[in-house]
Amino acid sequence: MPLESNARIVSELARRGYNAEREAVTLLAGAQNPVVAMEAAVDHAPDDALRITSDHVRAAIENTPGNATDSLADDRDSGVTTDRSGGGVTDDRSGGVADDTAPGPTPASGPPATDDPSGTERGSPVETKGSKNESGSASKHVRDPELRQLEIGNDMTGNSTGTGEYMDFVRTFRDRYARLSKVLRGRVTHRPAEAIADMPGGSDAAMIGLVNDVRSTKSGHWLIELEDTTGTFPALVMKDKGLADVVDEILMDECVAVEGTLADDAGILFADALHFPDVPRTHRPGAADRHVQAALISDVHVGSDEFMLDAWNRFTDWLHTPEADPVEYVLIAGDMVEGVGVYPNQDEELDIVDIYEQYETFAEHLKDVPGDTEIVMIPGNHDAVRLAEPQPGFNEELRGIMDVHDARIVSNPATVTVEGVDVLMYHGVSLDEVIAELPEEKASYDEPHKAMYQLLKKRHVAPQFGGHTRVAPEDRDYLVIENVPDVFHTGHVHKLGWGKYHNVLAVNSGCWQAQTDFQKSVNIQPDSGFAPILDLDTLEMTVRKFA
Ligand code: D5M
Ligand code: FE
Ligand code: ZN
Repeated sequence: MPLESNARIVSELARRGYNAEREAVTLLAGAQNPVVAMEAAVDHAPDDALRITSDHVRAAIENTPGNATDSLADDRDSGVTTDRSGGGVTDDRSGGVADDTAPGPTPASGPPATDDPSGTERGSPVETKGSKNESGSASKHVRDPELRQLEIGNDMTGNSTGTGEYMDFVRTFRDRYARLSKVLRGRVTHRPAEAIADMPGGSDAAMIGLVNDVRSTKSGHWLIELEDTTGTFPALVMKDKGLADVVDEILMDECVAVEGTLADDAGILFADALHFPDVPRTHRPGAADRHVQAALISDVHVGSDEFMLDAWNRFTDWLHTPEADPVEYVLIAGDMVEGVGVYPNQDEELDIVDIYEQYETFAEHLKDVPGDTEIVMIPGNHDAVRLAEPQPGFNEELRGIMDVHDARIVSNPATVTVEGVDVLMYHGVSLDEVIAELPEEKASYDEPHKAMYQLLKKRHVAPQFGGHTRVAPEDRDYLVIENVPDVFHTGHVHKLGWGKYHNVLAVNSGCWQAQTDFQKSVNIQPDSGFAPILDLDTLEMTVRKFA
């Protein structure tokens, strides 16, 4: 059935994070074995492709030994599988709706949701995409706490050991190196810095290290100094190597691998390739085995003059409607309250000046969420915990105040496994830094999910040390993304954006605070009053607007 297989191809590509050109889908559907042809097309698409085009498909078919169309004959019955997601309608913001409009839209371009006046009752939630939902709205959803599975991993609350001594920093960086170099080791045959220094000139060599320095030279090349546990070694990236794009993405202190050839005097490595730890394209996300949803929100900022109580109330009212029955989880990625003394002159915009009173009021508003909802919270930079990351999940007194509906209060970052879906929650302070350091097209406030892609690529939520993001030394580098998450949830920049990177859904969830004076002064238009709702069975997203 051609229609059926087209839809399945689109949905399979979506699961891998791609949009698809209509002609590409037609070509794939016509291949003798669409599965193999699709895999080959994905393999042949350039790393930064967001959309599979007919050119990718043709190139894949031409380049596959024996021809993709032939090589698959024996595999024909398998069709395109939708192993765990159960197919489902795809979401045009996270990639996947076949479209033939040029140029290829990014996974999350366009306005986040409509202010569409067409008949939608004012104040009632607006669905961004009218796509689904087969299972959700029609049949009655049974909320059964027995069916829930929620596990917290990587919570460092109560485990902080760092005292800020020099050796603590050394331990943190050793741990970062140990765990991230392991990810890269499969990709290159590396040698320690001290061994490279002893190799004869002209040898091929590879090194894995933390970036100590990146400098451009007078002649337009780049000098990168890497450090491992044995020492440092310089690599020179020549401007004609086509690596400018990769060098652009390098952040200080992150772990990378460089491959190349040693100079004749063996004093420097001429780089041919540079690798980030990255997320394998083969990552297969987990999925709930029933239709159930999670609201991913952040940046409530209770206590600010700009806290949007009306929008919050509309959100919590909606959570009590039958339509929201599947929303059994609410995940909050930090900045529960506005805090005090966070920014200069912040007191001029405070509605509640006492920090405890802010948390008490926040707790009152949280009680408006249905009582049988599972709530998970991590702190952000406005919250009353240490600013340096990882941030522990509050002291006993504040935990007591926020203990609403048995909420789980964990560290920033933390991983929460919700019915088989691993969600990495991180407040997102490093996003400001990634956005400041990288070129606009790689990371911007308008597309915060792209900054998140960079963190996934670096397998670290806050690679740069000593900059804007404060990092606390610990025995372990809790900020390393050791296990690839299925969903990466952040906030902080108050912008809504989402998209898929190598099958990982990155969601930055907006805020519940209207524009502040500071934001006005720097022309930041926050996305306020949105609740991204995630289907845990299909990893599709619906954004609801309450402002
Ligand atoms: O951060 C909200 C966003 O605004 C985030 O991108 C930082 C930025 N921001 C907000 N206020 C300031 C000041 N005063 N200086 C620098 N950057 C700022 P949030 O954590 O909610 O304040
Ligand atoms: Fe915030
Ligand atoms: Zn913040």
